[in-house]
Amino acid sequence: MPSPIRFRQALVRPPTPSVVDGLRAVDGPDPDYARFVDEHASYVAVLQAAGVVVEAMAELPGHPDAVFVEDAALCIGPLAVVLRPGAPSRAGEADAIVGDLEARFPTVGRVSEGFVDGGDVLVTATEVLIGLSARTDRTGAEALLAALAPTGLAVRIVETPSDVLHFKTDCAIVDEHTIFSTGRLAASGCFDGYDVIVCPSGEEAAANLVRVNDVVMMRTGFPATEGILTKAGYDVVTVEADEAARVDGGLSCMSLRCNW
Ligand code: CIR
Repeated sequence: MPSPIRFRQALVRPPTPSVVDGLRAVDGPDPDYARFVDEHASYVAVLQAAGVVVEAMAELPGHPDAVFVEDAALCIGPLAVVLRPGAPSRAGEADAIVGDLEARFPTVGRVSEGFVDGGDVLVTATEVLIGLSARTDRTGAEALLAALAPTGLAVRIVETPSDVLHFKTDCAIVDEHTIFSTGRLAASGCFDGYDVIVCPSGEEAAANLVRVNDVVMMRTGFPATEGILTKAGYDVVTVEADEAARVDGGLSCMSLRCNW
């Protein structure tokens, strides 16, 4: 069974100046490109310090959201699956990542109908949850389910709360049995059977965190969340991601954690 928290490698895509044109659900100020670059470098450094070999793929200046590389593919052990991002402006990111995956993974599958963003896919030790959302539809979810057959993992298609961009905007795995989740998502019952740590109310923007090897990486500026996770015994590392947040990006979406 592939581990959902231990990774040898990660793929990232460096931000380019076009990131200021990234999609956002609510109009707001553009990210500052220079600060985005600094935050991205800090993010990569946390992955490296956690023992991950980070490989940077080519920049894609024609795709403002390409830095959010998790949405274009799903990697589980030796299998990579090219997804079909649901925003029209992001469709080309899927074709762009095929060669990178084929150069590294023994098996590369592809979702070829419907739409699925990687941000809607949560991999646990026993199953894969695919959250239907404005970016991920049932046709795409079922195509991904079929593409995941070689993993032997169970797949469950669930709902993302309305007004939440991606399923993992609101949750993350923190160990093999434990999910960190907002109250609004946990209330759907989709994590029944897991241990659930509920994100403190008002800190929902911290829910998209990343467990990688021995570390839980979360955004700076969310003291209640940091306190809960630290008290629960996790080795918490904080990283600034305010510029990514201006274009609805979080921590999980800026890398593909892998074991190829
Ligand atoms: C988008 O709206 O697609 C990007 N601006 C942000 C994507 C964030 N991805 C993620 O949370 N998985």
